[in-house]
Amino acid sequence: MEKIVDLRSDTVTKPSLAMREIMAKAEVGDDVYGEDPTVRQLEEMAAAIMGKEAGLFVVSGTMGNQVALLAHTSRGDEIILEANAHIYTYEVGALAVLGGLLPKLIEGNKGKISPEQLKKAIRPLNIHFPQTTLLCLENTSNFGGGTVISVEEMDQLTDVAHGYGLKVHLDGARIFNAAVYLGVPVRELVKGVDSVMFCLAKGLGAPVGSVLVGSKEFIEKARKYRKMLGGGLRQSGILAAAGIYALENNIKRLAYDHLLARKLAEGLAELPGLYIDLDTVQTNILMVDIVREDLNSTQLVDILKDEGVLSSAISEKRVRFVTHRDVGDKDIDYTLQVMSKIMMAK
Ligand code: TLP
Repeated sequence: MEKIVDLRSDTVTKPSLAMREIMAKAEVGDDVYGEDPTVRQLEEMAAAIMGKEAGLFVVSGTMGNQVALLAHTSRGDEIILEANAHIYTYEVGALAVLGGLLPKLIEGNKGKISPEQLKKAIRPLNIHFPQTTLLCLENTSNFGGGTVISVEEMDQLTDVAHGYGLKVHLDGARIFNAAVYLGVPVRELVKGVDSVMFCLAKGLGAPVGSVLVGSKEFIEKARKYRKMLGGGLRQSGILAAAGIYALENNIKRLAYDHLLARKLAEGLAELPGLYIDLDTVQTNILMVDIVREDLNSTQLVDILKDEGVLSSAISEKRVRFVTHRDVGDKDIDYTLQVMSKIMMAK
């Protein structure tokens, strides 16, 4: 098989030559001693972009989210999440294992919860109840299909949460996709949240890394938890350099990823046996439902793989495709051609 179009995730991107050259030349030091100038530069840059006081470089989105939870909460607290939130569904139960936290889940609409739902989910003071202390939002929503929460919706939710004394953490793994979609500066979108985790190793194309931002006090706490989890790195400026490069050069390209996802979605929507809610195709993630009795998602993923197209089975009938900087227009044409052959067969 010569051709591989990898649409499993935007995490599969490989660092470009230019990015590797910057990494090779990065000035480094021991970051546990606070002596890596490149890590410090990335953390300051990330904080400035997000309009927060301080930043913390972490190895993954999962680590960033989990140290945020630890720094915001105490054991036994209840935290509110949308039912499909990555923090709840895809982080190995860390919120319970590491944080001793109870998740309170709200069934949202395409990854979004409403202010009314939020109000109802917050526990009143009562000796029998755990205390609700944190709201977690996810923008874009991965399992919602890359859907975006607008500035107004973010503001409404953070206002309600703060009104009840809750902190707000944003899983902003793909927050730049949301900002590009909305055409707003990212700091505007995150102005109401207390902390943001965003990923450098997804659409932005870095090989490793995420950044957590928030107040100075919060980040100092998070830094300690990062160390506890084994995330105190040494000459990590090599990795941070890739992150700086990604922030300086790779945000613009996300608009093109969105265009490709749209093209793929519109093409697939024409085929028999598939259903796509085109309203949800806002950024670079595409969820496709198989509406045929004789085909399930694992079978479709296998058939596609034999043709050189990689995708992910999300549930029995749902397949996910994600566009990113290592796929182009021709790859989407090829994917549409292969999908058409499969779905027209029989
Ligand atoms: N998402 C990955 C998989 O884990 C599903 C992907 O391929 O989409 N928050 C959100 C919203 C995410 O989508 C992810 C990763 C994370 C957090 C965790 O980031 P990493 O993988 O760096 O730990």
